[in-house]
Amino acid sequence: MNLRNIFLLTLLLALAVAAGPVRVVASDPGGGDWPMWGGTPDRNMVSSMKGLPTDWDVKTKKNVKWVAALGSQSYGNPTVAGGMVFVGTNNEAPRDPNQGGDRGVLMAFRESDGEFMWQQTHVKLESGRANDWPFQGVASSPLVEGERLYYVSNRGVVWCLDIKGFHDGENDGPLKDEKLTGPKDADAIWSFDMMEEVGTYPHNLANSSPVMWGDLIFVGTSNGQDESHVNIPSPRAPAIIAVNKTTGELVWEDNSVEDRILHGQWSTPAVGRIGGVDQVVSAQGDGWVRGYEATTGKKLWEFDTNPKTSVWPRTRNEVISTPVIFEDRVYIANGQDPEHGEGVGHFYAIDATKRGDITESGVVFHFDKIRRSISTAAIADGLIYIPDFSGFFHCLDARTGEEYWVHDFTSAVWGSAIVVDGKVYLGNEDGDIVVLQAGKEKKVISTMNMGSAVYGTAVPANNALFVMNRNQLYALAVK
Ligand SMILES: [Ca+2]
Ligand SMILES: [Ca+2]
Repeated sequence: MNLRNIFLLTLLLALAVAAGPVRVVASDPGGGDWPMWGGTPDRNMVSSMKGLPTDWDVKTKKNVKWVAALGSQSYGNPTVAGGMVFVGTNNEAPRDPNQGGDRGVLMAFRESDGEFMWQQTHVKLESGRANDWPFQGVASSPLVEGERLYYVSNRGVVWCLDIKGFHDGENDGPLKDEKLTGPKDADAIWSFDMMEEVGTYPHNLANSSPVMWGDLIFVGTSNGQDESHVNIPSPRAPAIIAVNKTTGELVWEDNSVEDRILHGQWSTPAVGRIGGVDQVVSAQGDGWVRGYEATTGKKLWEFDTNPKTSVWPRTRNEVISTPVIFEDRVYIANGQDPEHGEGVGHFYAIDATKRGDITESGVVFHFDKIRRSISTAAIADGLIYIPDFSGFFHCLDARTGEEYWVHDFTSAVWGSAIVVDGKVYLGNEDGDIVVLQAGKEKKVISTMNMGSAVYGTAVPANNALFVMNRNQLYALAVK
């Protein structure tokens, strides 16, 4: 089996917390950078950016600003910040002949022209496919704040890097013993090895996309089963950790899942102020979603996304998609590893101001006409846009869950929809990006093929749209 899915899930968040009280950032990061998965810590896939192209052609290069080569499989999602574009991939198009073989790679490109700037590579874990599946690469979408970048490697290590690498001629610390210090190499600040420090056993791949709140960085651990798909080697390891963004020191961890992991844990956390409390929301390997007080890790609530009569793996699902926080509610779909194929799914709006086991009390609505999904919701103008893995793209009322329309993509959807300036962009496994009109009436505006499967999500930043297929990163802009 194969886990590319993992990657998509990863999202990042960012937040503009300067000095003073922590403030919630609006879902829309504005017309500038896209510094994390989802653009903002609440992970809602929306942007008010104007003037993005609704048609392009990768063959004739119409509205193609630049294209950069990636490895052979790329499952993360790009992050755009500080004049750079950062993306995870594998090492099947090696940039440095001295760093060959199967590796996970984080690549940095110049935003203006796609010039390769630097990379950090990671050889595969010696323990092999159980923890680090061959050729899956880096599936975490980086988080950038200022000149610092955070991501999770294929080895389950949380990294903090200098976004300038060694281009600036300076080796930033505390970590200063890098072996590779050329102008195309990464400058590490600190690292936190989750397998060593908190005993995690990532199932197939560590993939979480970091999110930040105040001084804390939150990541999911991907702790899961071993290859037997029965044993859980590390039932005491956390599902989520918080580390200090400056030092990389562990601040808190939680293991409410214990030994009830159905498979792996590949969701990525979101953060927002809910009912006046700053919460981290994390979907975990038992199919439950949990909310924590961000600064302390105190568990506030938990919600089972599966009917009590469901049975793994036929009807009970794990949660791979990222929770979205919007107006005191958490929106999330459940599903399974794409290798498990299609099946029944569930989508919820959860009232996250409730406390304790809120499986019953927290249901705002339950939409059960969705199939298994690994996608993250986009919420704009009272409407929810959520695709499922079977390729059905649903538009729901954000208040009631009533379905306004569904569109059949006739191809699996791994990525998430993004709403930009009244249009909705969504890619599929056939390699198509479909642009639809946002709204209660279904209207397809255009369909463009990217030449190979699109597993990620289109990312808007600085008047361009960044789209990955399996092995290339495109910057699209109206010429
Ligand atoms: Ca540096
Ligand atoms: Ca350094």
